[in-house]
Amino acid sequence: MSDELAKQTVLIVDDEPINIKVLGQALADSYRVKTAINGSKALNIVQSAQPPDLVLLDIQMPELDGYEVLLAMKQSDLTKNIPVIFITGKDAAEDEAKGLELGAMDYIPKPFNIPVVKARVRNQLALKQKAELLEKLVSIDGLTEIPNRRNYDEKLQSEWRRCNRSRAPLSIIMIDIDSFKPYNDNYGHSQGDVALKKVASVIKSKGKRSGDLIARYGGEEFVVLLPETDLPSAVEIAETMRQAVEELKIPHEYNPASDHITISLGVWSVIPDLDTSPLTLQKQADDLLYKAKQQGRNQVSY
Ligand code: GH3
Ligand code: MG
Ligand code: MG
Ligand code: MG
Repeated sequence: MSDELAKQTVLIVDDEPINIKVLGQALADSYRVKTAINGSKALNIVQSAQPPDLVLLDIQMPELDGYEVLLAMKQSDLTKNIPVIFITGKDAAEDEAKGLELGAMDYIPKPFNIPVVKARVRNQLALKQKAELLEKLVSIDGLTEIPNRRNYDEKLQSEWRRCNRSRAPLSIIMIDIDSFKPYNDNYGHSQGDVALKKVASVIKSKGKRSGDLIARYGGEEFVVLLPETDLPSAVEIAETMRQAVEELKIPHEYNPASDHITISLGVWSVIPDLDTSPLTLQKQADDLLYKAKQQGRNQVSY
């Protein structure tokens, strides 16, 4: 069954049941197949919680035609990157040009040839997998496997605007491992890497909501972005993180603040104002982190 789960899903959209049947039979060995007999059913499936990896889309259908389905898919961030291959009786060059200009990845005229359809589907799915891998590589930190700085910078900009619109507080926690240079110097850099991964993992486990972003900010520093969270709630989360790291009990003889690895945290919260740069939020949290260090480390400052 795990094979079945790992299979990519192809959605076949055609108003002719015979086309759905033939294409479905051709693809069922290699893919999970979903079908829709009109444009609005197709949109329901692509917008669902389990969207397909690729759509084979007829153009001529009553009501919503294939061009309109593709246009609707391009309107939403959730569906705009799902590859679409038109498979259609419209075989004029201008129809094909229109389909490709709207963003279809490929265009197959009817009557179709099964091996050609299979090869084109396979090629587009391979491209999609590569694109997803690249997306992951540019946004996830390789060592700790949590989101990286670039991912955080983008999310900060978008959450700043979103919380401004909803007049909701946006909170941030800046985190820095205490006395990590002496840790590396005494236990070795590779053991330092192991500790860094453990700290990242335990911090991540203390995120509460799906909208929270916990990222590696750089070196031995982490940042937590908490949309729609006020200062007291953010401080509570920060304190949970501080305790969880201390409870890892990673021995650190050279940490003046404890016998174990500990972190210091700075927490700040604001209702975003579009005349102010989100970097002010960052700066405030950084200053508070510095204060936590000054006051003896292994503590939350806010
Ligand atoms: P403080 O309590 O003031 O934060 O002291 P510190 O020693 O942690 O501060 P400092 O910024 O001087 O040292 C950070 C250290 O983190 C230095 C660097 O070698 C280490 N570090 C940064 N990135 C990595 C990494 O990817 N792996 C390992 N092992 N160490 C790292
Ligand atoms: Mg049709
Ligand atoms: Mg540091
Ligand atoms: Mg440090």
